[in-house]
Amino acid sequence: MTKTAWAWFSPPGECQVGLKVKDDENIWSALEQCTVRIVEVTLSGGGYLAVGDLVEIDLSVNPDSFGGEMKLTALGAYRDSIKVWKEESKQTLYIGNGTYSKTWAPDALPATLWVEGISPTGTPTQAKLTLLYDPPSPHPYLSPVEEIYFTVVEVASLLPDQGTEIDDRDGDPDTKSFVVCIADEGVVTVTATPNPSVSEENLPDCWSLTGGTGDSLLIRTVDKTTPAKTVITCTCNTSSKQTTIYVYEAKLELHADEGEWWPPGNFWGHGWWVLSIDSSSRESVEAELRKYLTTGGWWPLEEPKKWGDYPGGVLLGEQGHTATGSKDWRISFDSLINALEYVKALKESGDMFNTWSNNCTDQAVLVGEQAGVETIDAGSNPTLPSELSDWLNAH
Ligand SMILES: [Ca+2]
Ligand SMILES: [Ca+2]
Repeated sequence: MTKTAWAWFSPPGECQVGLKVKDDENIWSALEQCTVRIVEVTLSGGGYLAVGDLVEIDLSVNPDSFGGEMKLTALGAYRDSIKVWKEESKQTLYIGNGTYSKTWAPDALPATLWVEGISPTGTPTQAKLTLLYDPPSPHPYLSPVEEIYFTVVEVASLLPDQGTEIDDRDGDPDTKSFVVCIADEGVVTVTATPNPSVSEENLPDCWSLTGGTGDSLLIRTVDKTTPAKTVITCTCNTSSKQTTIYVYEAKLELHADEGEWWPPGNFWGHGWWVLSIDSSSRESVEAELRKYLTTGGWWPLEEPKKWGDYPGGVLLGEQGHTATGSKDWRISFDSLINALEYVKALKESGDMFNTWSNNCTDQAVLVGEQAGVETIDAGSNPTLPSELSDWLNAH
């Protein structure tokens, strides 16, 4: 037996489907036929958007005359990452705040709606919208479901591949500062990371990266051979990170004027230090330590006439001595801060200057040790400027 079916389609819309059967004697049965309604649903406009972005989506149903209802639904683990608004001005919320679907009569389906990125989706394509035509019974329908996906992106981080983070004291976790020691060659590479991880070509249009060298949307470099302050900013609508790189050159200098230690008071020598950082990086040192970025020395606050104790003080600036021995070292930022904190504490200590055991040369040596530089042993008494002068000339 042969069975033959006919359908006359001119979708979308209403059409006829027919069936007739030829038996073993080649005789056709009567034609049975029924009406099928084909409804075309479209939904478009998904993709990659930023937290805070508002993008238009397009909806349609054709024909819209068969009754039933249209249902727009948010699905997926990250459906709370988007909201759907009636208007660009965000007056009427259709999906969001715990509501995940909205229905319309087909002839009342809006042609456009607006989707807002609320929070990052955990992985790409995890927020989904579907548009379903739910037909009235009893007609047989072909009722497609259309779906679009949204990946909502934010700036997760903007970090260098090296350097030491310093407290920028602005109370803002989206801004960070790093110090990197000057070097003979090389660069610091600063990388912006989107959340979720998406390729550069899929970043939302509003994604921008500025500062440093390069034109990539995810990577910039900073030259390490010259002291400089470089500010790199990554912005994606409402999310933003800013990273400041200080390529610094910090130095310790020790100086000594050998003087003559006998007879006491005839001609006292002097040992002193200089702590410095390049001018671009000066602001990376916290304000209360910056004033010690200069020449400093440990002094008796009255003229010592003989060996013994005198009120002591740190004097900043020109020391009034001509060095007979000098040496300088490039030091790390941490070492610079250690030494500056030591000098500040010494200045505030109220300690006595002692010509024998706590004199200017002792303190110059100790400031050096705080900066990570070993010279002569301050443990011997007296520690003489001539001894330091000799060492500085010999090394
Ligand atoms: Ca900050
Ligand atoms: Ca000593």
